[in-house]
Amino acid sequence: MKIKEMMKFAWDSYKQYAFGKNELRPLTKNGHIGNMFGGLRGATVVDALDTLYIMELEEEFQEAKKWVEKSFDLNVNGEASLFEVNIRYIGGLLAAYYLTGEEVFKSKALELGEKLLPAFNTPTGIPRGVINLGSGMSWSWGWASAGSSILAEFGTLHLEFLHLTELSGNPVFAEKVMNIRKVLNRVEKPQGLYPNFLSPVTGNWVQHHVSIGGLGDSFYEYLIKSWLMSDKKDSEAKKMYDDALEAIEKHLVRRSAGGLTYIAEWRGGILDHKMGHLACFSGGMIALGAEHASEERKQHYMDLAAEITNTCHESYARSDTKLGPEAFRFDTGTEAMATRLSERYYILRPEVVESYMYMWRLTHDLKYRQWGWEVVKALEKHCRVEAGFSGIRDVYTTVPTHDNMQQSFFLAETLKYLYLLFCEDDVLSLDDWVFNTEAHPLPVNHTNFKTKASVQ
Ligand code: DMJ
Repeated sequence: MKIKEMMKFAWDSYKQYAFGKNELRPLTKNGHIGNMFGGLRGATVVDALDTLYIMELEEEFQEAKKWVEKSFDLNVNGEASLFEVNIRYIGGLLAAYYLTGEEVFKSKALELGEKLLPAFNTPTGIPRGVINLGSGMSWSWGWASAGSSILAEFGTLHLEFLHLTELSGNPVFAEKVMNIRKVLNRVEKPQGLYPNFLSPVTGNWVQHHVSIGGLGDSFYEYLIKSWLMSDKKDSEAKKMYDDALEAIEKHLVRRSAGGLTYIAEWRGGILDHKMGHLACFSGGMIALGAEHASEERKQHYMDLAAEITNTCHESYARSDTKLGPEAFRFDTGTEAMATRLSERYYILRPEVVESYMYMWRLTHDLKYRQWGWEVVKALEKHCRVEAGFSGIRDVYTTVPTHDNMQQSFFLAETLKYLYLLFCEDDVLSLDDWVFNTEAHPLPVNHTNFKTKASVQ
């Protein structure tokens, strides 16, 4: 299958030029380390493990596993993003463990999980965004408003942390995330909405910016997925999701003059008619939740999910490359296109194909496969270079303007969701698995979490 070939090419290129570094720079043919992971290496290895396994790229999976066994060093010093380490490394290791039953993935996930705990030592227990994995010192992002913590960061730990408690028998991980939920339930929500910045000291919102895109996004995703992962027992999470979605629909969802439904951003009551690529995951999320909504809401939410996914497809269809921009707007006569130079780039992000995958699985409408295939062709044409895949700086020109970066989430998510879009529904069935926000599959707790290997 074509997508398996793309994965092999992305992996082989990374292995040849950047093995053990965090990402591949495909134009200069070298590795990139960056400063998101606090000295940890091999982000692409850990992010790619489960995709290699699922695609039955056995030799490549063994190479990746060997690297984790022999070279993955957790004794590092440096500033890491709690969120990124959790979704990519802990999520990747947990998924690899549940798929294969190999102990090495479990022990590394637990060891790394322990190193994240000091970030929660704040007056409210809301973790700070940055942690030194060596010293345990933690602080807030310099750019985040007045020392605040970010909704999409502290709200995207729940799935992984429940698994850490399950696998270690240590309740501390679950306690930390249940406490986050308690703080969120206590604080007053303006119009029922959750702003993006919260003080870890007072537990109050720091400013009223609400977004289903960057800074907010995966918090909402983890509410519905927490409920699904609990085998539909965690009714508190379901209620939080239902209430949040109702408020989002009322205050943020709008329809353009041309008939496109989109989710705007909210700044203290004023709408910014802009949708980020990141917000395009919400088509899939709303469809996933719709399945379990009351009879009269079900069709309504399926329609909303389909409309948002259609709008995101339009943002791709209206560009020259058939790839979508980082953000698109609905103002001054523009619809579903970037209006600022700084928003025209595409960095191999997955959210649009993620929604195609969920919509396909939940409706079997062939158009989602057709749309996915358009993306495959566009990636091949505009992002594939001699030594891997690269993001592009401008989706509105077909003259290549590569950014020289093969993001690890391209292997973890974009290629995995594309692959699943063309697979039978029983490959990682949505009844048995939930995907963390980096597309790492975690098992649903039907009785007790078991590895796939131990079930067979
Ligand atoms: C990924 O790391 C995750 O999907 C995250 O939720 C958002 N950003 C990137 C992909 O765009």
